[in-house]
Amino acid sequence: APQVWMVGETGEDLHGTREFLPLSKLEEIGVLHWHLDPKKSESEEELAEIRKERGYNYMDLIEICPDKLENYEEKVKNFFREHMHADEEIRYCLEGSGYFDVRDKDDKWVRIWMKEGDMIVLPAGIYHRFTLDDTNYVKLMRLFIGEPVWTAYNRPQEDHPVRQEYVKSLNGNT
Ligand code: KMT
Ligand code: NI
Repeated sequence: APQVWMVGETGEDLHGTREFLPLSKLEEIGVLHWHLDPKKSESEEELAEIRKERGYNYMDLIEICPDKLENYEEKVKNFFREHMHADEEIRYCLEGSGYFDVRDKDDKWVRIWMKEGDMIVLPAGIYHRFTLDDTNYVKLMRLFIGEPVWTAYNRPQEDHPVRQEYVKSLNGNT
């Protein structure tokens, strides 16, 4: 499972040390997570099951590192800009590692350290950003329901109906 802790605005550790948070921190903001082993064949079946259950018929792979991603500098800059989407963001880490930061209920950054085998679903409307860690490489599977729409809406989006629906859904959780 991914490790989770709080970071500051620029992604810095807050107390000079990482204090790991329970995964319930993710559940309360609607972030789903699984851990599979991309090297085991059972994982293929488990992945197929998740995809079937959740309707993730679209799939592609993205490698994030200077050599393999065209327009690397610009893309990486945009990934780290706080944004939301009108749909879920689904990522499965096949190799390498990286940080997904999501806003918690108090609008603080929660850092999700994704490593090989970790899979997450960020709900539509959640503010988030992504950055590589110091290994500087990640290979991610991107899943989607139907034709993918990658449009990022940079914060603030308080008038966006998907954002409003997400905020409303938070009040149902504790
Ligand atoms: C996005 O919308 O693509 C992101 O948030 C970046 C992480 S995965 C390429
Ligand atoms: Ni995104």
